[in-house]
Amino acid sequence: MATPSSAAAPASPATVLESAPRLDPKTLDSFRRLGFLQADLDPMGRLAPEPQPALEQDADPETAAWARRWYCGTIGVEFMHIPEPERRHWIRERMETDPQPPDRDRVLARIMRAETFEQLVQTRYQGSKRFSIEGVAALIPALGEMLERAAENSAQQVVLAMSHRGRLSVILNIIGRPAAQIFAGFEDVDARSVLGAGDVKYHLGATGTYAARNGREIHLHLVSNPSHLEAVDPVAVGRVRAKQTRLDDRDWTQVMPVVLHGDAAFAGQGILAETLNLADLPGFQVGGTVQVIVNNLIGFTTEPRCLHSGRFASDVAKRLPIPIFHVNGDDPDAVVRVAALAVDYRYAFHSDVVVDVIGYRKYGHSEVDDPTITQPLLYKKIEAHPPLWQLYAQRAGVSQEEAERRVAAMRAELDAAQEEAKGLDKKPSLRTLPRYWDRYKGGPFKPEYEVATGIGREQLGELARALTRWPEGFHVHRKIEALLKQRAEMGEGRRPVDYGMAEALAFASLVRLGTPVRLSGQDSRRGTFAHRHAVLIDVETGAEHTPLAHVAPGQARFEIYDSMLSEAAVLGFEYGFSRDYPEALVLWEAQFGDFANGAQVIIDQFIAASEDKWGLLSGLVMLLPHGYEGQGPEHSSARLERYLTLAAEDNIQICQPSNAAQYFHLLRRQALRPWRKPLVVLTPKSMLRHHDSASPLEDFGRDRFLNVVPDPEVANARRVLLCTGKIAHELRHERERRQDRSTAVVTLDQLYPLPKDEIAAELARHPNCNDLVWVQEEPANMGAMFYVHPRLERLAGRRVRSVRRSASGSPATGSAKAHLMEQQTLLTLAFTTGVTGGGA
Ligand SMILES: Cc1ncc(C[n+]2csc(CCOP(=O)(O)OP(=O)(O)O)c2C)c(N)n1
Repeated sequence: MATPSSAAAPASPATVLESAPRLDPKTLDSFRRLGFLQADLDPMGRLAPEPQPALEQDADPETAAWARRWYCGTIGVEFMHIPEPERRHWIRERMETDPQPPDRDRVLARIMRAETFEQLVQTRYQGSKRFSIEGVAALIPALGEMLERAAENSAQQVVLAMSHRGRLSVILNIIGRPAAQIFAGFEDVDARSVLGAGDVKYHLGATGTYAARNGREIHLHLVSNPSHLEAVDPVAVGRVRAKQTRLDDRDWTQVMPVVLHGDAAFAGQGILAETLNLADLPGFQVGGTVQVIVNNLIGFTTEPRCLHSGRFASDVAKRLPIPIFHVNGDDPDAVVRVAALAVDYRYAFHSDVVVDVIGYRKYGHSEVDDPTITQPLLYKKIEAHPPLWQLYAQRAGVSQEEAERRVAAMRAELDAAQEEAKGLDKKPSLRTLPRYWDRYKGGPFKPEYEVATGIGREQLGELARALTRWPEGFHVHRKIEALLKQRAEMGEGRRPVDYGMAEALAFASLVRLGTPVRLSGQDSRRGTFAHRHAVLIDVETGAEHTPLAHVAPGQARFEIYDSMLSEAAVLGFEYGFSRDYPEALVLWEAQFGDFANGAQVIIDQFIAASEDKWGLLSGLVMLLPHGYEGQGPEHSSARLERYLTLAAEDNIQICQPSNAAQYFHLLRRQALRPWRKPLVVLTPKSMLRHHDSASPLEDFGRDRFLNVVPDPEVANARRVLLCTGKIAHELRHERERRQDRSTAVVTLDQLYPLPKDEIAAELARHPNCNDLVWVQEEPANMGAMFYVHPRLERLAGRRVRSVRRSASGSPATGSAKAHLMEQQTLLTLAFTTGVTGGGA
């Protein structure tokens, strides 16, 4: 955990002991602990203060009256669970004092602008969804104040993430996009430009600049967001980490994340809880995220009692030792005060902090829903409740007449912008991409993007030497010493190179060239299958040495992290990182490919779709161990079929390298091509160190990755077995056993984009083939069959036989013996002309 830097001073420091020496410590302690339960937090009175015997019984009345003022007003703070006394003290000091009044004119203007915008849309675009912020409009001055405090703390960039509620208002009033651009979304201008693509207006990302009072400019970035609530959380944090890494922002000053949530989503979505857990983990820390709950005490039609078991939606945040500020959304002064406290706390302690702004929702879930059907009583009350600008104008001493005049002026400005939007004929872009994306390409693959990926023997030798040495006096584990010796022999060409070494050589060659490499996953430093050993541990001292970080002077960064045991948040984080570091090779590894479906939302909503929806690219690599080895239904399949159904318009690449050299070329290709596309790699398990998949050193000097790997042993075959992955090696052994000289085994190492020309060229090498077969280990309803088979028939212009396991509800058998029987059947069928079918 980081040590505090400078704790910003409170408005007028008044510690309890200095200012009020006669107060009863026990009573005070009770209020500090439990006062929030009696605070006045809900403008609609739903969160009625909970009677707390501990606050009343045996309390010293004078102290209770004094403490109630600080802890039971419109702010309720949970902080006594924080173990560090200086942090609790920091909060106490600031809570137990009268704050300086905010710039009320500015706060009022922000509320007016927010509510006027919503009202205009309400009248002009009836029936369209906008997810109004009315009821929690104090969010807008709160965000403004957060930016002011960030500027005071020397921030250069703030990354915001949020879902639908109030998003358009944030884009207008905080990010600062011109109103006409936002209205263009309602006008749906230039619809032709997004036929079959694009996204709804309240999901789009936006960038802007905030000019703070102290003269600083803060670059703002609101992250593009899918409907899937909270899925954006780890993506935003990963983006912040990448920006911080890029700026070498070691004390987490320059880039601050602010993530906004709905109360129902905060309480219900597991990915939020996962993301909170990243806060202090090596490789994932960002120096604290400001978490804001835009709390209207309702989720669609569902009430809080059905949404969370605890009293507050924020209770899940108590998994971290961080403060939670609840604040009544109808008291903008208090909201702004809490906003400032939250950012100052983040900067003081590099900690997450939660701001729970409690208000209500003026309309239905969207403006087309009628909430009086499900919450009739509540909505009678809401109907009669004045808008916040009226309440606050009164408090700020602005006459009704003057307030109405200001609102009318804002309305006129927005009306003009709406007129302007009607005249637009091009869809405006709400964002500017950073310069570091200039060099990179998306869209369909073009041959000109191809690069040579081979490297010479001498260079390979040099890299291997760097990878197999360790500092003087470092005590290497004896098994690792033996492994490094073998790797050194591989580098000299005296032993075939295995996957582990191939990967290390790829990484080493890239960092030496200046391409940073970042890899995370569960147990990735050693490698689930004990094949990587990227970090050496001194057996005497526990010290660490990472050879890849010491390849050459001036090399790029090499980072590798054992991640927490999560798929969704970690994959989301790495995707986010890749979005702000296109020059780096960023990889996420699943423990077994099967577990990646725990991150399906990130795969479907971001990795596969972000270019189509938002025009945003990523070069993220997913390493997914895959292969049928008798380890049961959940340790066999990376569910290749899922990725193939997601593939279209060259949105991703799906590869299964059949040997170590292929893996090496594939990783280098991914980093060196200017084409930035997510890459899904099915990686081996038992074959990691198997001599069948090891490669001679010469293959590393070959020009490039082969999308289709021909059979070097058989020309003009009578039978061609086309497959991917481990089964190719087994088919070759079966062929040998049968002494079959007329069967070729060809592997399709790139499945998507399908290398049609290379497949056709390979088939042309076997003009007398009369048995073309697709062979896969997976059941008929899984694997690549559904995708390859029809395309292959079209390409070959003939019937193609298929050999695979019978369709099944689960990917594999739980019995190792049954697995072997099935596997043998597959091999037999592959060599039996005329039989199509399953091996189980
Ligand atoms: C993962 C997921 N499940 C369901 C939905 C459908 N949905 C959209 S908004 C919403 C209610 C959200 O409530 P809350 O988080 O309190 O935010 P609010 O809309 O009240 O601001 C639901 C259930 C969704 N978008 N994402």
